[in-house]
Amino acid sequence: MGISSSPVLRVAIVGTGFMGKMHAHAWRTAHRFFRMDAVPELAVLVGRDAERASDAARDFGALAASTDWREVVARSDIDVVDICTPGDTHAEITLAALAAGKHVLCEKPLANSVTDADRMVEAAAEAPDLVAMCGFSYRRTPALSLARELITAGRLGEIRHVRAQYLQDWLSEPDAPFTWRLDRHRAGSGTLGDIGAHSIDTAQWLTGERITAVSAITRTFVTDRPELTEQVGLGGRAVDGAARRDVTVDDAAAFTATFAGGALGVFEATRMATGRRNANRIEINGSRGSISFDFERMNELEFYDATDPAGEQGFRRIQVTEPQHPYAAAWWPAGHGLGYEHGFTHQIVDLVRAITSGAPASPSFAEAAQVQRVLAAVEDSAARGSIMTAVEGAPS
Ligand code: SOE
Repeated sequence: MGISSSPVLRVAIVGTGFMGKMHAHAWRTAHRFFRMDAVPELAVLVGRDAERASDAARDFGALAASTDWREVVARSDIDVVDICTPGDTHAEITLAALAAGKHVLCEKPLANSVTDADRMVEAAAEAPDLVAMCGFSYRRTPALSLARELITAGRLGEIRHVRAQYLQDWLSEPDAPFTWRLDRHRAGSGTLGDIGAHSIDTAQWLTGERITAVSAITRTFVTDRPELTEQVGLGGRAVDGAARRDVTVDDAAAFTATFAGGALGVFEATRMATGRRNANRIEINGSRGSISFDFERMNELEFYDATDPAGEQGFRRIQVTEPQHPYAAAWWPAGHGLGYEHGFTHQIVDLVRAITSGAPASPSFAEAAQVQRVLAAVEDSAARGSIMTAVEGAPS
Protein backbone atom coordinates (compact mmCIF):
# COMPACT_ATOMS: atom_id res chain seq x y z
CA MET A 1 0.00 0.00 0.00
CA GLY A 2 1.43 3.35 -1.01
CA ILE A 3 1.02 6.75 0.71
CA SER A 4 -2.69 6.52 0.14
CA SER A 5 -4.55 3.84 2.05
CA SER A 6 -7.48 4.18 -0.37
CA PRO A 7 -8.32 1.39 -2.78
CA VAL A 8 -7.32 1.82 -6.40
CA LEU A 9 -9.93 2.30 -9.13
CA ARG A 10 -8.49 0.94 -12.37
CA VAL A 11 -9.69 2.83 -15.43
CA ALA A 12 -9.71 2.04 -19.13
CA ILE A 13 -10.21 4.97 -21.52
CA VAL A 14 -11.43 4.06 -25.00
CA GLY A 15 -10.46 6.81 -27.43
CA THR A 16 -7.24 8.74 -28.03
CA GLY A 17 -8.63 12.01 -29.45
CA PHE A 18 -9.45 15.35 -27.79
CA MET A 19 -11.79 13.81 -25.22
CA GLY A 20 -9.50 10.88 -24.47
CA LYS A 21 -6.73 13.36 -23.70
CA MET A 22 -9.05 15.55 -21.62
CA HIS A 23 -10.49 12.65 -19.62
CA ALA A 24 -7.00 11.26 -18.96
CA HIS A 25 -6.02 14.65 -17.54
CA ALA A 26 -9.11 14.60 -15.31
CA TRP A 27 -8.42 11.05 -14.06
CA ARG A 28 -4.81 12.02 -13.24
CA THR A 29 -5.86 15.19 -11.41
CA ALA A 30 -9.05 14.49 -9.46
CA HIS A 31 -7.54 12.77 -6.40
CA ARG A 32 -4.73 15.30 -6.14
CA PHE A 33 -7.18 18.12 -5.37
CA PHE A 34 -10.26 16.39 -3.92
CA ARG A 35 -10.62 13.87 -1.12
CA MET A 36 -12.04 10.64 -2.53
CA ASP A 37 -12.41 7.12 -1.12
CA ALA A 38 -10.61 5.60 -4.10
CA VAL A 39 -7.55 6.58 -6.11
CA PRO A 40 -7.96 6.32 -9.90
CA GLU A 41 -5.26 4.54 -11.87
CA LEU A 42 -5.20 4.98 -15.65
CA ALA A 43 -4.55 1.32 -16.45
CA VAL A 44 -5.00 1.27 -20.22
CA LEU A 45 -5.73 3.52 -23.16
CA VAL A 46 -7.47 1.97 -26.15
CA GLY A 47 -7.05 3.26 -29.71
CA ARG A 48 -7.64 1.84 -33.18
CA ASP A 49 -4.05 2.33 -34.30
CA ALA A 50 -1.33 0.57 -32.27
CA GLU A 51 1.36 3.22 -32.70
CA ARG A 52 -1.02 6.10 -31.97
CA ALA A 53 -2.44 4.29 -28.92
CA SER A 54 1.04 3.62 -27.59
CA ASP A 55 2.14 7.24 -28.09
CA ALA A 56 -1.07 8.50 -26.50
CA ALA A 57 -0.72 6.15 -23.53
CA ARG A 58 2.75 7.55 -22.94
CA ASP A 59 1.59 11.17 -23.32
CA PHE A 60 -1.67 10.75 -21.36
CA GLY A 61 -0.03 8.85 -18.48
CA ALA A 62 -1.65 5.44 -19.01
CA LEU A 63 0.19 2.32 -17.86
CA ALA A 64 -0.54 0.42 -21.09
CA ALA A 65 -2.06 0.69 -24.55
CA SER A 66 -4.36 -1.61 -26.49
CA THR A 67 -6.18 -1.74 -29.82
CA ASP A 68 -8.82 -4.22 -28.59
CA TRP A 69 -11.56 -2.60 -26.50
CA ARG A 70 -13.44 -5.89 -26.23
CA GLU A 71 -10.46 -7.58 -24.58
CA VAL A 72 -9.91 -4.61 -22.24
CA VAL A 73 -13.56 -4.38 -21.19
CA ALA A 74 -13.53 -8.08 -20.30
CA ARG A 75 -10.42 -7.83 -18.09
CA SER A 76 -11.10 -8.63 -14.41
CA ASP A 77 -8.63 -5.93 -13.30
CA ILE A 78 -10.58 -3.04 -14.88
CA ASP A 79 -13.20 -1.26 -12.76
CA VAL A 80 -14.31 1.67 -14.95
CA VAL A 81 -14.66 2.05 -18.72
CA ASP A 82 -14.54 5.65 -19.91
CA ILE A 83 -15.88 5.97 -23.47
CA CYS A 84 -14.37 8.85 -25.45
CA THR A 85 -15.11 7.65 -28.98
CA PRO A 86 -17.52 8.85 -31.68
CA GLY A 87 -21.19 8.27 -30.97
CA ASP A 88 -21.65 5.28 -33.28
CA THR A 89 -19.61 3.14 -30.83
CA HIS A 90 -21.15 4.30 -27.55
CA ALA A 91 -23.93 1.74 -27.29
CA GLU A 92 -21.85 -1.33 -28.19
CA ILE A 93 -19.01 -0.48 -25.81
CA THR A 94 -21.38 0.52 -23.00
CA LEU A 95 -23.45 -2.65 -23.24
CA ALA A 96 -20.30 -4.81 -23.17
CA ALA A 97 -18.83 -2.86 -20.24
CA LEU A 98 -21.99 -3.04 -18.11
CA ALA A 99 -22.38 -6.74 -18.92
CA ALA A 100 -18.78 -7.23 -17.74
CA GLY A 101 -19.59 -5.48 -14.44
CA LYS A 102 -17.78 -2.20 -15.15
CA HIS A 103 -18.86 1.29 -14.17
CA VAL A 104 -19.27 3.49 -17.28
CA LEU A 105 -18.64 7.13 -18.11
CA CYS A 106 -19.81 7.83 -21.67
CA GLU A 107 -19.14 11.07 -23.56
CA LYS A 108 -22.06 13.07 -24.91
CA PRO A 109 -24.31 12.78 -26.72
CA LEU A 110 -25.19 9.41 -25.21
CA ALA A 111 -25.81 7.74 -28.58
CA ASN A 112 -26.61 8.44 -32.22
CA SER A 113 -30.28 7.51 -31.87
CA VAL A 114 -33.08 7.30 -29.29
CA THR A 115 -33.19 3.56 -29.91
CA ASP A 116 -29.55 3.11 -28.91
CA ALA A 117 -29.93 5.53 -26.00
CA ASP A 118 -32.84 3.48 -24.69
CA ARG A 119 -30.80 0.26 -24.98
CA MET A 120 -28.12 1.91 -22.84
CA VAL A 121 -30.67 3.12 -20.28
CA GLU A 122 -32.13 -0.37 -20.04
CA ALA A 123 -28.70 -1.98 -19.61
CA ALA A 124 -27.82 0.51 -16.85
CA ALA A 125 -31.14 -0.14 -15.10
CA GLU A 126 -30.40 -3.88 -15.17
CA ALA A 127 -27.08 -3.23 -13.40
CA PRO A 128 -28.16 -1.16 -10.36
CA ASP A 129 -24.87 -1.79 -8.55
CA LEU A 130 -22.93 -0.11 -11.36
CA VAL A 131 -22.62 3.63 -11.97
CA ALA A 132 -23.42 4.90 -15.48
CA MET A 133 -22.86 8.61 -16.16
CA CYS A 134 -22.97 10.69 -19.34
CA GLY A 135 -20.29 13.37 -19.78
CA PHE A 136 -22.20 16.64 -19.98
CA SER A 137 -19.22 18.31 -18.34
CA TYR A 138 -20.42 21.92 -18.43
CA ARG A 139 -22.75 21.16 -15.50
CA ARG A 140 -19.59 21.09 -13.38
CA THR A 141 -18.42 24.55 -14.31
CA PRO A 142 -18.66 26.29 -10.93
CA ALA A 143 -20.62 29.25 -12.37
CA LEU A 144 -23.32 26.98 -13.80
CA SER A 145 -23.44 24.97 -10.58
CA LEU A 146 -23.96 28.26 -8.72
CA ALA A 147 -26.70 29.22 -11.20
CA ARG A 148 -28.49 25.98 -10.42
CA GLU A 149 -28.20 26.63 -6.67
CA LEU A 150 -29.79 30.07 -7.14
CA ILE A 151 -32.62 28.69 -9.31
CA THR A 152 -33.25 25.73 -6.98
CA ALA A 153 -33.40 28.15 -4.02
CA GLY A 154 -36.14 30.09 -5.82
CA ARG A 155 -34.04 33.23 -6.33
CA LEU A 156 -35.29 33.56 -9.94
CA GLY A 157 -38.91 32.78 -9.09
CA GLU A 158 -41.10 31.37 -11.86
CA ILE A 159 -38.94 30.52 -14.88
CA ARG A 160 -40.28 32.18 -18.06
CA HIS A 161 -37.42 32.36 -20.59
CA VAL A 162 -34.43 30.19 -21.50
CA ARG A 163 -32.10 31.66 -24.12
CA ALA A 164 -29.16 29.41 -25.10
CA GLN A 165 -26.53 29.77 -27.81
CA TYR A 166 -23.52 27.60 -28.37
CA LEU A 167 -21.28 29.32 -30.94
CA GLN A 168 -18.03 27.94 -32.35
CA ASP A 169 -16.21 28.74 -35.60
CA TRP A 170 -13.74 25.94 -36.29
CA LEU A 171 -15.70 24.95 -39.40
CA SER A 172 -16.16 28.46 -40.83
CA GLU A 173 -13.50 27.86 -43.49
CA PRO A 174 -15.04 25.91 -46.42
CA ASP A 175 -11.79 23.96 -46.78
CA ALA A 176 -11.56 22.94 -43.14
CA PRO A 177 -11.17 19.20 -43.71
CA PHE A 178 -13.75 16.47 -43.32
CA THR A 179 -13.60 14.75 -39.91
CA TRP A 180 -15.77 12.13 -38.23
CA ARG A 181 -17.88 14.93 -36.71
CA LEU A 182 -19.20 15.66 -40.24
CA ASP A 183 -20.22 12.05 -40.92
CA ARG A 184 -23.78 11.26 -39.83
CA HIS A 185 -22.96 7.55 -39.46
CA ARG A 186 -20.11 8.29 -37.00
CA ALA A 187 -21.47 11.37 -35.18
CA GLY A 188 -25.24 10.94 -35.42
CA SER A 189 -25.71 14.62 -36.24
CA GLY A 190 -23.51 17.68 -36.61
CA THR A 191 -23.53 20.84 -34.53
CA LEU A 192 -26.88 19.86 -33.04
CA GLY A 193 -25.67 16.75 -31.24
CA ASP A 194 -22.09 17.90 -30.75
CA ILE A 195 -22.76 21.20 -28.95
CA GLY A 196 -26.51 21.78 -29.12
CA ALA A 197 -26.80 18.76 -26.83
CA HIS A 198 -24.86 20.67 -24.16
CA SER A 199 -27.34 23.57 -24.31
CA ILE A 200 -30.31 21.21 -24.07
CA ASP A 201 -28.85 19.36 -21.08
CA THR A 202 -27.81 22.57 -19.32
CA ALA A 203 -31.25 24.15 -19.82
CA GLN A 204 -33.15 21.11 -18.52
CA TRP A 205 -30.71 20.66 -15.61
CA LEU A 206 -30.73 24.31 -14.54
CA THR A 207 -34.52 24.72 -14.73
CA GLY A 208 -35.41 21.22 -13.55
CA GLU A 209 -37.91 21.16 -16.43
CA ARG A 210 -38.02 18.95 -19.53
CA ILE A 211 -38.40 20.36 -23.02
CA THR A 212 -41.78 19.18 -24.31
CA ALA A 213 -41.90 20.40 -27.93
CA VAL A 214 -39.67 22.17 -30.48
CA SER A 215 -39.87 24.01 -33.79
CA ALA A 216 -36.56 23.85 -35.64
CA ILE A 217 -34.45 24.82 -38.61
CA THR A 218 -31.15 23.14 -39.48
CA ARG A 219 -28.71 24.13 -42.25
CA THR A 220 -25.62 22.70 -43.90
CA PHE A 221 -23.73 25.67 -45.36
CA VAL A 222 -20.70 23.74 -46.69
CA THR A 223 -21.86 20.54 -48.37
CA ASP A 224 -18.48 18.93 -49.11
CA ARG A 225 -14.99 19.23 -47.65
CA PRO A 226 -11.48 17.90 -48.45
CA GLU A 227 -10.52 14.55 -46.97
CA LEU A 228 -8.45 14.88 -43.80
CA THR A 229 -4.73 14.18 -44.09
CA GLU A 230 -3.72 14.88 -40.48
CA GLN A 231 -5.99 15.40 -37.45
CA VAL A 232 -5.04 18.53 -35.52
CA GLY A 233 -7.31 19.47 -32.60
CA LEU A 234 -10.95 19.48 -33.68
CA GLY A 235 -10.06 19.75 -37.36
CA GLY A 236 -6.79 19.20 -39.12
CA ARG A 237 -4.97 19.56 -42.39
CA ALA A 238 -5.76 18.41 -45.94
CA VAL A 239 -3.22 18.25 -48.76
CA ASP A 240 -3.80 20.49 -51.79
CA GLY A 241 -6.14 18.85 -54.25
CA ALA A 242 -7.41 16.32 -51.72
CA ALA A 243 -10.57 14.49 -52.75
CA ARG A 244 -13.70 16.12 -51.37
CA ARG A 245 -16.28 14.25 -49.31
CA ASP A 246 -19.97 15.04 -48.81
CA VAL A 247 -20.95 16.49 -45.42
CA THR A 248 -23.93 14.52 -44.12
CA VAL A 249 -24.77 16.53 -40.98
CA ASP A 250 -25.99 19.98 -39.99
CA ASP A 251 -23.65 22.96 -39.71
CA ALA A 252 -26.15 24.94 -37.66
CA ALA A 253 -29.43 24.49 -35.82
CA ALA A 254 -31.94 26.99 -34.43
CA PHE A 255 -35.07 26.07 -32.56
CA THR A 256 -37.73 27.33 -30.20
CA ALA A 257 -38.88 25.14 -27.34
CA THR A 258 -41.63 24.79 -24.74
CA PHE A 259 -40.80 23.55 -21.24
CA ALA A 260 -43.01 21.41 -19.03
CA GLY A 261 -43.39 24.23 -16.47
CA GLY A 262 -44.51 26.72 -19.14
CA ALA A 263 -41.21 28.47 -19.92
CA LEU A 264 -40.27 29.36 -23.51
CA GLY A 265 -36.85 28.50 -24.94
CA VAL A 266 -34.81 29.84 -27.86
CA PHE A 267 -31.76 27.79 -28.84
CA GLU A 268 -28.97 28.20 -31.42
CA ALA A 269 -25.96 25.99 -32.11
CA THR A 270 -23.35 26.48 -34.80
CA ARG A 271 -19.70 25.68 -35.54
CA MET A 272 -19.58 28.49 -38.15
CA ALA A 273 -20.09 31.62 -36.01
CA THR A 274 -16.95 33.28 -37.32
CA GLY A 275 -14.99 34.76 -34.41
CA ARG A 276 -16.74 32.83 -31.67
CA ARG A 277 -14.31 30.11 -30.54
CA ASN A 278 -16.34 28.48 -27.76
CA ALA A 279 -19.16 30.80 -26.71
CA ASN A 280 -21.41 28.51 -24.72
CA ARG A 281 -24.02 30.92 -23.42
CA ILE A 282 -27.27 30.67 -21.48
CA GLU A 283 -29.58 33.26 -19.93
CA ILE A 284 -32.59 32.39 -17.82
CA ASN A 285 -35.24 34.96 -16.88
CA GLY A 286 -37.65 34.42 -14.01
CA SER A 287 -40.27 36.43 -12.16
CA ARG A 288 -37.79 37.41 -9.41
CA GLY A 289 -34.50 37.52 -11.27
CA SER A 290 -32.19 36.32 -14.02
CA ILE A 291 -28.86 34.60 -14.56
CA SER A 292 -26.57 34.96 -17.56
CA PHE A 293 -23.48 32.87 -18.33
CA ASP A 294 -20.91 32.87 -21.20
CA PHE A 295 -18.28 30.15 -21.13
CA GLU A 296 -15.77 32.53 -22.75
CA ARG A 297 -15.92 34.24 -19.31
CA MET A 298 -16.40 30.96 -17.48
CA ASN A 299 -15.37 32.16 -13.99
CA GLU A 300 -18.20 34.70 -13.90
CA LEU A 301 -21.96 34.49 -13.44
CA GLU A 302 -24.23 37.48 -13.98
CA PHE A 303 -27.12 37.59 -11.56
CA TYR A 304 -30.03 40.04 -11.44
CA ASP A 305 -32.13 40.08 -8.28
CA ALA A 306 -35.43 41.87 -8.83
CA THR A 307 -35.96 42.00 -5.05
CA ASP A 308 -33.01 44.39 -4.63
CA PRO A 309 -34.04 47.94 -3.61
CA ALA A 310 -35.32 49.77 -6.70
CA GLY A 311 -32.37 52.16 -6.83
CA GLU A 312 -29.80 49.36 -6.56
CA GLN A 313 -31.05 46.88 -9.17
CA GLY A 314 -28.76 45.68 -11.93
CA PHE A 315 -26.90 42.60 -13.15
CA ARG A 316 -24.09 41.88 -10.73
CA ARG A 317 -21.03 40.01 -12.03
CA ILE A 318 -20.16 37.31 -9.51
CA GLN A 319 -16.61 35.94 -9.67
CA VAL A 320 -17.31 32.29 -8.95
CA THR A 321 -13.95 31.62 -7.32
CA GLU A 322 -14.79 32.02 -3.64
CA PRO A 323 -14.25 29.00 -1.36
CA GLN A 324 -18.01 28.75 -0.73
CA HIS A 325 -18.69 28.36 -4.46
CA PRO A 326 -19.13 24.85 -5.98
CA TYR A 327 -15.80 22.98 -6.33
CA ALA A 328 -13.77 26.22 -5.90
CA ALA A 329 -12.31 25.53 -2.44
CA ALA A 330 -10.23 22.65 -3.81
CA TRP A 331 -8.29 24.88 -6.18
CA TRP A 332 -6.74 28.32 -5.93
CA PRO A 333 -7.29 31.45 -3.82
CA ALA A 334 -10.30 33.61 -4.77
CA GLY A 335 -9.89 35.44 -8.09
CA HIS A 336 -7.35 33.09 -9.67
CA GLY A 337 -9.87 31.28 -11.84
CA LEU A 338 -10.34 27.87 -13.46
CA GLY A 339 -10.40 26.60 -17.05
CA TYR A 340 -12.26 24.27 -19.40
CA GLU A 341 -10.42 21.24 -18.04
CA HIS A 342 -11.65 21.75 -14.46
CA GLY A 343 -15.22 20.77 -15.34
CA PHE A 344 -13.88 17.39 -16.46
CA THR A 345 -11.93 16.93 -13.24
CA HIS A 346 -15.07 17.76 -11.24
CA GLN A 347 -16.93 15.21 -13.37
CA ILE A 348 -14.44 12.49 -12.37
CA VAL A 349 -14.63 13.52 -8.69
CA ASP A 350 -18.42 13.18 -8.71
CA LEU A 351 -18.24 9.89 -10.64
CA VAL A 352 -15.73 8.35 -8.20
CA ARG A 353 -17.75 9.56 -5.22
CA ALA A 354 -20.88 7.97 -6.74
CA ILE A 355 -18.98 4.70 -7.23
CA THR A 356 -17.57 4.60 -3.69
CA SER A 357 -20.77 5.80 -1.98
CA GLY A 358 -23.22 3.77 -4.07
CA ALA A 359 -25.18 6.97 -4.81
CA PRO A 360 -26.61 7.51 -8.30
CA ALA A 361 -24.53 9.60 -10.72
CA SER A 362 -25.87 12.57 -12.67
CA PRO A 363 -26.33 13.06 -15.55
CA SER A 364 -27.68 9.54 -15.59
CA PHE A 365 -28.24 7.66 -18.82
CA ALA A 366 -31.97 8.39 -18.41
CA GLU A 367 -31.28 12.15 -18.30
CA ALA A 368 -28.98 11.81 -21.31
CA ALA A 369 -31.64 9.82 -23.19
CA GLN A 370 -34.05 12.70 -22.62
CA VAL A 371 -31.53 14.98 -24.37
CA GLN A 372 -31.43 12.40 -27.18
CA ARG A 373 -35.23 12.67 -27.52
CA VAL A 374 -35.01 16.43 -27.87
CA LEU A 375 -32.29 16.05 -30.52
CA ALA A 376 -34.55 13.65 -32.42
CA ALA A 377 -37.52 16.04 -32.19
CA VAL A 378 -35.38 18.92 -33.47
CA GLU A 379 -34.28 16.90 -36.51
CA ASP A 380 -37.85 15.68 -37.07
CA SER A 381 -39.24 19.22 -36.91
CA ALA A 382 -36.57 20.59 -39.25
CA ALA A 383 -37.26 17.80 -41.75
CA ARG A 384 -40.96 18.65 -41.72
CA GLY A 385 -40.77 22.36 -42.40
CA SER A 386 -40.17 23.48 -38.80
CA ILE A 387 -43.54 22.15 -37.62
CA MET A 388 -43.91 22.18 -33.83
CA THR A 389 -42.93 18.65 -32.81
CA ALA A 390 -43.56 16.96 -29.47
CA VAL A 391 -40.59 15.43 -27.67
CA GLU A 392 -41.31 11.71 -27.29
CA GLY A 393 -42.28 10.78 -23.76
CA ALA A 394 -42.22 14.33 -22.40
CA PRO A 395 -45.16 15.46 -20.23
CA SER A 396 -47.71 17.20 -22.48
C1 SOE B 1 -16.40 20.28 -30.41
O1 SOE B 1 -17.37 21.00 -30.87
C2 SOE B 1 -16.31 20.19 -28.88
O2 SOE B 1 -15.11 19.56 -28.60
C3 SOE B 1 -17.46 19.35 -28.29
O3 SOE B 1 -17.44 18.03 -28.84
C4 SOE B 1 -17.29 19.28 -26.76
O4 SOE B 1 -18.34 18.52 -26.17
C5 SOE B 1 -17.30 20.70 -26.19
O5 SOE B 1 -17.07 20.65 -24.79
C6 SOE B 1 -16.22 21.55 -26.86
O6 SOE B 1 -16.35 21.51 -28.30
